[in-house]
Amino acid sequence: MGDADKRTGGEVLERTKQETKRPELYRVLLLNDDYTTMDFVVEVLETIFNKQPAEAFRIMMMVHTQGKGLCGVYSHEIAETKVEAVIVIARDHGFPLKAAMEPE
Ligand code: TYC
Repeated sequence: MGDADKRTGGEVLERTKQETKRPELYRVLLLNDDYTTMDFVVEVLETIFNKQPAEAFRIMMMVHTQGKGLCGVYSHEIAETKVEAVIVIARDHGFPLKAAMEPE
């Protein structure tokens, strides 16, 4: 039985909409590693996250120096697709680059 449910004898008496709805928006972050090249990360930011070159470079340096950096804020479905796209393109190029998503 979930904590959000207020039940008696298995019957759901009360459950507000807000308790059951997952967050609308998710931050997608790139994570630093020691092996992925800076050029490849900039390329990922330009192609998957539609960043202009200067912004892509800024975010890449943020990840490189701070460990992680914000690439964009998206719906759950789009955020999942972006994270998966990063993993696939990185794997195809032999890099361990990873992305993560977290609720806004
Ligand atoms: N740290 C990597 C290097 O020195 C560059 C890098 C930047 C890797 C950002 C991943 O998300 C990343 N080659």
